[in-house]
Amino acid sequence: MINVIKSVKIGSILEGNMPGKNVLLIGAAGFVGNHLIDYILKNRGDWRVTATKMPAEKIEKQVAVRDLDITIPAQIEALLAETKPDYIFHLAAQSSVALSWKNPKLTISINIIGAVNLLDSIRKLEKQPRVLLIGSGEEYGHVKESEIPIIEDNNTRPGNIYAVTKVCQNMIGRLYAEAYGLQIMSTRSFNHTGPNQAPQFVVADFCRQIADIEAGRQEPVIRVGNLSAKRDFTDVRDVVRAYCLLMEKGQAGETYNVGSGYAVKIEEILSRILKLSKKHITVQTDAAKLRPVDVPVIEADISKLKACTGWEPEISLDTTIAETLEWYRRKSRS
Ligand code: A2R
Repeated sequence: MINVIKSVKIGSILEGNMPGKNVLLIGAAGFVGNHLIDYILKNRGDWRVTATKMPAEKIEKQVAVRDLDITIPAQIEALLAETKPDYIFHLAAQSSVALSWKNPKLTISINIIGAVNLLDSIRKLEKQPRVLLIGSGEEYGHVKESEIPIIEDNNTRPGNIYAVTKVCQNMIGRLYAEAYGLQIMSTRSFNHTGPNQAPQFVVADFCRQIADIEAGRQEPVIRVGNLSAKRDFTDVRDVVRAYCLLMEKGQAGETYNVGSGYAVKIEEILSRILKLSKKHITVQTDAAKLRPVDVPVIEADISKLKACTGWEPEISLDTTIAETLEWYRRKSRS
């Protein structure tokens, strides 16, 4: 894609006043980053995107790509000097709850120290960008039934190391916004899913198994964990649209829940996925997938996000499920 800029005065380019926005997506090679790039390319024609990835990763899209490890401050400073961002989406993370138990130090180093490295580098800039830190609904942790749907001011009682690191990122972001006047907003994003999601997440896991069964790679038995929990699912393409709106309209120092506002039983999701297959498939509980479910229902209150941005989820759960299954079927055939 070629960006053609019409009638721009040379003086304004030299002063860095080009129309549009310089946009930095940090940690963009992952699940959400790929969808965010697609959404921006389609819907924000005047955003000039630089996307960062780890050296071993690939981003094959029409954006500038740079390697960046957020645990190395000098790399962040060089990138900020080069790109002069107006907007920064901070997606980079060690995002696996399971790995956070196995390697807490790594998780803390990427999710907390990495975020501080970024914010400290931003603090030194002359021109302050707007920054969106991506957090997680996991931050609320052990939610009481009386607290459903969960508002942003709810207590956070994180139940795993990953969640602890995201609570820290959120607190540091808020403190930096207050103390240094930085334009930092944070999300608490609930379960999001869609095409291209890794199979350690429940919808993707079910879809991958069905695709493998249909392709004859797995016996016609789907292995599942606890089906009784209710969780709040949003299509990742709705989520990245919310992120762009928050970048444009969010208030510095504030945290916004991003979710559908509606909890669905995992059992219901399984039955909707099974209906999409012509195969006769048996459901079997796999002890390895069972996690103690001490939080039966997690549902976000999304009124703050709606009031701030006008955002509403647009993609139905049925569409998300169907398109994720189709994505895994294509992957299974290739
Ligand atoms: O772990 P890798 O090699 O797949 O790379 C991940 C990258 N990342 C880093 N980037 C810069 N410096 C680091 N030290 C570093 N360590 C990891 O962040 C990956 O490409 C990206 C995160 O993408 P995913 O793991 O696919 O997460 P997803 O689902 O895109 O979630 C985006 C954000 C994360 O902050 C999550 O914690 C939150 O939304 O739910």
